[in-house]
Amino acid sequence: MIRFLTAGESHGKALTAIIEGFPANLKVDNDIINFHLKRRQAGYGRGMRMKIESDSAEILSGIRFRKTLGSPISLLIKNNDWENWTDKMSPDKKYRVERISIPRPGHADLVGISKFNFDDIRNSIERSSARETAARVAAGTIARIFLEEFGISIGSYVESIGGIFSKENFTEKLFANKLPEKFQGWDLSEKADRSEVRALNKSQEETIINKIKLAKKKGDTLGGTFITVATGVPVGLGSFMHYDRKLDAEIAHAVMSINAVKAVSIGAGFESAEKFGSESHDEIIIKGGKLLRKTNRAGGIEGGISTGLPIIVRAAMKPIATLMSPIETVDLKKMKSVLARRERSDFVAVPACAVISESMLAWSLAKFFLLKFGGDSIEETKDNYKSYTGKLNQRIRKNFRN
Ligand code: EPS
Repeated sequence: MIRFLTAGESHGKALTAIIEGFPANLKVDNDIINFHLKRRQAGYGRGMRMKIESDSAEILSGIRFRKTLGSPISLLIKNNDWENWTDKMSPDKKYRVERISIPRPGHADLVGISKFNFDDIRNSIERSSARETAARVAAGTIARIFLEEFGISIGSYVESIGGIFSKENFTEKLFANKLPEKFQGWDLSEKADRSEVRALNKSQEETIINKIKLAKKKGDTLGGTFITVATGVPVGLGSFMHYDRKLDAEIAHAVMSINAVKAVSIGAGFESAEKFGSESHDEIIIKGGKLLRKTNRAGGIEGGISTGLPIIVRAAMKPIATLMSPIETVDLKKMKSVLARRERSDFVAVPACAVISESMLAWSLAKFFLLKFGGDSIEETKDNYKSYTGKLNQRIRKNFRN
């Protein structure tokens, strides 16, 4: 079972990730990790911090001559901003700075000090910051590199920001299973990355940017929805046998864990709750001897198991909690109503959130892929994969012949 652990505070010295469980001999090129780290930093509406940081990962262990050793992989991503925070975030000095006592509504500030018995909201802010997702993208990229060995491709796009959706509804195409024959998940990201808000459509991009400008002018923030897609996933990842083996549950957990994400659905999700069963399920057909589905409203998962069709995940990110025109809260020092603290932050981070979601989806898929196929070396995993996928159709036929 693969696992990873990240460490690091937003304005501490660095972020680190320890990644364990990938088979030996997987080719890993650090430039690919850095490529995705850069993608995570982009997007119209980010704050000043992204001008300070230029994320790149240093590999500390687990990889030799660009190949995994099977040992824990550890990565380090420096925080450039640390230089400006050495006093405020020092691990050893006794130095005390002014304590923060005004929690921002919607942030982890108040729950954090309540739970951990902190006397300074800064202690809540640091680890709850979405800065940590840089380490997740690095870890998730190893999973993505692994999945690519098996033709699994992952991409994403922003569906809406501040309620601005595209007139052309691309999710309808995904659910209708009407995609070009050679369509790959990454095709979506390739297109979305050309847009500052990661939209697939130019006119939508313009309207979104105008809405973000309005939010900035008002000292406000915005959230949005995004779609993450994986193609090439074989039939049979996940299981209905146990609650914690269901692939949809695993993915929902992974994507929901991204900071500020408040909703996750698979396939037509909430929409299907309003429809008849006959309009919701994917009819099974036989074409050229192959069992296929006419549509993909299930988003590539039935009974917690992958169907072989693209996995389609939709998620919603709430607006960033730090507001330049703040809303009401309480100063814990004076126990009096005040307006929340202003603090440097982003106005919109939905484009980055979609990139992070690619990594989280990659992680979940790699976890369930290795649970099914195992292997201590990539060669062994490939043998196991080929043996299963190669015999799948033949087995179904044989089992039902009589
Ligand atoms: C964040 C606040 C901002 C964001 C940060 C998440 O940072 P700062 O307080 O330093 O201005 O830019 O995101 C990142 C640093 C990042 O790498 O994504 C927050 O409060 O969650």
